[in-house]
Amino acid sequence: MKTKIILASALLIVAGVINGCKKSSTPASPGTNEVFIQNTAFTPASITVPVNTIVKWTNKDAVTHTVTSNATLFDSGNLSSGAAFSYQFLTGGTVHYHCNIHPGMTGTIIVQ
Ligand SMILES: [Cu+2]
Repeated sequence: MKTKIILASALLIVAGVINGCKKSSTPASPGTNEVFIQNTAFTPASITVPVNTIVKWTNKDAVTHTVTSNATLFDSGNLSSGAAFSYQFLTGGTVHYHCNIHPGMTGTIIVQ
């Protein structure tokens, strides 16, 4: 009797761990200070961050993109599927950026 209860508890713990892994491995939406490159668009297209924030872009598409500021502040170069790029914004202001491969892709970081 005691053995059965222990076995059932162990199974529940294993099931919980498997579920936890599934949830954390494929986040559906970007976290704070994070931009997803998804469906040939930057999501969110505009974010507001404090000075000194590191913003991270991750390419969720199957095709290559770039994260390139309109002024010459930063340029990720080619980001293949799954690749990420980070940049720290050290001064306040509004920074517009785009993808060099798909000129219709644009985004904005507002640094305060
Ligand atoms: Cu692109």
